[in-house]
Amino acid sequence: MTRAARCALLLALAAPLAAAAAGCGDTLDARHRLEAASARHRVAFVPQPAPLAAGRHFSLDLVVCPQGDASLPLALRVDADMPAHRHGMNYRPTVRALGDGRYRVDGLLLHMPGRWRFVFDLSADGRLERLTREVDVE
Ligand SMILES: [Cu+2]
Repeated sequence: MTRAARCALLLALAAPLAAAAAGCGDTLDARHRLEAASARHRVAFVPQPAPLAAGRHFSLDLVVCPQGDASLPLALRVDADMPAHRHGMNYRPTVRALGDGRYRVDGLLLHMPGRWRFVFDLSADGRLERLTREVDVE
């Protein structure tokens, strides 16, 4: 094999790896994209409107990316709480599956400034997983 052919082969092998490593939710607005991860899944999400602000209703555009041999979740539940204050939201968000691991979450409101934690409970491959992401909200 010539050197050029070897290079072409390496590039062909590397391309799918690069695509897989490119990230989760690349279609989401990178300026406001947040992520949460477990060993088996990654979640990327963007608040609408962004950025997050206390006392304002918002939604999330969200993408779930299975890692390795994991599958897309059969069910996804989204919530938010303030661990330091031991309280959650006063609202229960609704999650709508849009297909291909994309979701729209409506009906969120973080009612005070401070550190909040998004909680994503998903069930896939017969297991429950919890992914979390903390954010400071003004
Ligand atoms: Cu609080």
